[in-house]
Amino acid sequence: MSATTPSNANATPQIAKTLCPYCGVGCGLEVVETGKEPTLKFPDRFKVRGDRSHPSSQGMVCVKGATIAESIQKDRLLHPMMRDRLDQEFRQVSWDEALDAITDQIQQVLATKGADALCMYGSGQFQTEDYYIAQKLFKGCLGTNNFDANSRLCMSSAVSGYVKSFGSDGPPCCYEDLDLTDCLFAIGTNTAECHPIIFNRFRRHHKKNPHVKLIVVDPRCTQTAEVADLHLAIQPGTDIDLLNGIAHLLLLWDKCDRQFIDNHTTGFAEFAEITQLYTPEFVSRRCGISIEDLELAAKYWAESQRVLSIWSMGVNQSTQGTAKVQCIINLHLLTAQIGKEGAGPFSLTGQPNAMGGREAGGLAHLLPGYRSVVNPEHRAELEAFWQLPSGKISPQVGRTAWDMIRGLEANEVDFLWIAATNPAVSFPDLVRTKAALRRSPFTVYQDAYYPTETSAFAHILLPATQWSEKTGTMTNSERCITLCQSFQPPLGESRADWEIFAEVGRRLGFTDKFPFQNSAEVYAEFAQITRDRPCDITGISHAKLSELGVIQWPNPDHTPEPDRKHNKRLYTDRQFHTSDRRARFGSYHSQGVFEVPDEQYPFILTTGRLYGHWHTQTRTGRIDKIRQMYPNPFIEIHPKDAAKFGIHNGDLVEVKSRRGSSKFPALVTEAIARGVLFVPMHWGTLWADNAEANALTHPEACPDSKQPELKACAVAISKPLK
Ligand SMILES: Nc1nc2c(c(=O)[nH]1)N[C@H]1C(S)=C(S)[C@@H](COP(=O)(O)OP(=O)(O)OC[C@H]3O[C@@H](n4cnc5c(=O)[nH]c(N)nc54)[C@H](O)[C@@H]3O)O[C@H]1N2
Ligand SMILES: Nc1nc2c(c(=O)[nH]1)N[C@H]1C(S)=C(S)[C@@H](COP(=O)(O)OP(=O)(O)OC[C@H]3O[C@@H](n4cnc5c(=O)[nH]c(N)nc54)[C@H](O)[C@@H]3O)O[C@H]1N2
Ligand code: SF4
Ligand SMILES: [Mo]
Repeated sequence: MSATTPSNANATPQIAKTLCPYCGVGCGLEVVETGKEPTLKFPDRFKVRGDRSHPSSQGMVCVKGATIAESIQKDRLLHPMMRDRLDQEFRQVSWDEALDAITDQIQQVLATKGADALCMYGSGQFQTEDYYIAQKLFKGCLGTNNFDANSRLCMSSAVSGYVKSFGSDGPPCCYEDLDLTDCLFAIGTNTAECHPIIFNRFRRHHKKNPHVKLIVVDPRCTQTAEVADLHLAIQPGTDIDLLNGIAHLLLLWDKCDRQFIDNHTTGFAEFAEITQLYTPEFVSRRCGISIEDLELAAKYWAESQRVLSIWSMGVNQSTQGTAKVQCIINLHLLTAQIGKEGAGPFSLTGQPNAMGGREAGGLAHLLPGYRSVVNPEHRAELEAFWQLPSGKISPQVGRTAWDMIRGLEANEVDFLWIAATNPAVSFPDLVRTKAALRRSPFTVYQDAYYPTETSAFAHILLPATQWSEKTGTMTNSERCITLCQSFQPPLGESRADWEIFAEVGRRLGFTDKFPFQNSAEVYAEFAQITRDRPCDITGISHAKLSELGVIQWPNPDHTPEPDRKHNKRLYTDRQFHTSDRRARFGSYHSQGVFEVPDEQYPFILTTGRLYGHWHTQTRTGRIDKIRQMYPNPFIEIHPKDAAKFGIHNGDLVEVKSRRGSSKFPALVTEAIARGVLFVPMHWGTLWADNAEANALTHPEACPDSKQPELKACAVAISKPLK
């Protein structure tokens, strides 16, 4: 459909179909005119409603999607701005002046320190076209792989876990599996608050079918855990103990699928050996759960025809993130719960287009089309495709998110370009992060809003168009691609991210590499690069998406027409992407959390999300309804721990870690285990005084995925402050 055709002459005029720009569920939205004059509170002429024809959400939306229109026009960055030093005021400049300063700096850095001193830090809130052009500019034209994204803090353990177990990234399941499963194993995910439409979908099935089980593994009794048939409130960081413990019982009871293991996997013997240690007594002690509960979890796994696992940050954000993902997959390999309806290991993506970012190669070790920078054939394929000299793409893994901070500290980074993310709130160890950002000789920050906490650290601000003002594609957790149409003009002088990257490329002399007139042309080029790759989308284009609506990948251009739209499950033929086509068991012992509580810092602090807020509040903090839902930040503490310190509900307490301190009103609740504290990640310095979760966290990361352990650090709490 076209962006302007009304769907029905009698109904409210429909302006466009698009996707909710918040979470990885990827709910379809219809945009309709309000028919009212804009007011200060509702400055937009449109509102949104769920799109019933979208297969992923079937018309449902949560409070974030439903209120999106309210934030779009507030506090926008409208013009390029510049300053020489961080202690100066910004002055408005023309695009020419801003882009000249950027290209001058890039050229100067290339001439002095070389490409390794250039960095870009992007986001799962880019559209795929933005991601692709940034890869072509940095990894292709500039010859550095120093492009990383906030997905490093989010999905990179899932990516490396899938690659290690299956030989390729790519969540193999689909949302229909939520309607078909007999047992949902939800580990390290507060789905009810963070992927609510997925959760609602499963709950309908759960309520209707009494045999269907929900197991929730989370140290807190979240809204997800409240409705579980079995809640395993494990000690933070003991997931591998639990997963190996379940495997131990399945092996002991002979509930494994030996034929599948023999025909389609390798590494079983070593894995079976490792699980010997994880006896019920040992696991119960390590995890802090009863033997009965552990046995019940294993029983549900053993007796369910179809088991679907879902997970997100409680698993990924860990110093053993990759190992945890592989340990989840191990259970699916043991029981052949993969490649069939209602089953499989399903990583829920966080951001609306973190999946598209993976397809476009948007992390420091990746290249477009699920390729890797360390693979010489992959580099050669892209050099040929981009018509670059052989050897132009660096064989070195680029700087990951935290390596950029280290690079700034060591004076090795002279140019930092941050876009569509707010690291001055979302990075670990903010004291160190901010100090490093303050040292940066030249930081460009490209965002839709002003101010954000990160704008304080920028020399140049570039105004970006956002959702509603730019056209491009996004891929959700179940590999469904939706075209997000622009339906209103850019505000002020803002430009689409990909257009800004392409313009810088042209100004640097790579004129022939960035000839694109619109994002459809960008997508067409990107699609060709995916040919014969696991994420083949050669059959998809903006035109096809307009014609057919949502399309799921893989979708090669030779796909027969009836199957064009859906490719629901991967590995239905049980052929994996490894060299021998077999999946790999991963054998790991549990190491627990990196920072173990001690006398000085006796609590484990964990961090996470609330239903109404989105990350650093750039949008949701500007929506009255959501602000009223959560007037203050808080810290959850168990009543017995609170009593020991004389803390009552609402008392202000100071929390300290080895790196920093913050203050929060106490929320005394039995939803949290003794010895564990929880704070939401949403309150940066613009929204509260000194209530930053990440003033406390540490950057120690998984050795494979380089994803920091944002879910656990050791802290101390004070008696109530006056
Ligand atoms: N409302 C809302 N929804 C969102 C977002 C948002 O900001 N707001 N953000 C989106 C993004 S980008 C992401 S990544 C997802 C995140 O979605 P989730 O991962 O569901 O969210 P979190 O609250 O970060 O963490 C999930 C749970 O992990 C638990 N946890 C902590 N430590 C451990 C552990 O050691 N083991 C286990 N098993 N669990 C542990 C926490 O108690 C928490 O309940 O949400 C997406 N959806
Ligand atoms: N303690 C703790 N810290 C965490 C986490 C945690 O669980 N605990 N989770 C981590 C995870 S999983 C994530 S994903 C990160 C998220 O952290 P961030 O990425 O820092 O958070 P957001 O608030 O989503 O920032 C997105 C920014 O993009 C801007 N934006 C939106 N659309 C566009 C666009 O089209 N173009 C441009 N240029 N800008 C746009 C918005 O205005 C906003 O400023 O936080 C991480 N940090
Ligand atoms: S569940 Fe996610 S995608 Fe759907 S409306 Fe809510 S925030 Fe948007
Ligand atoms: Mo995320």
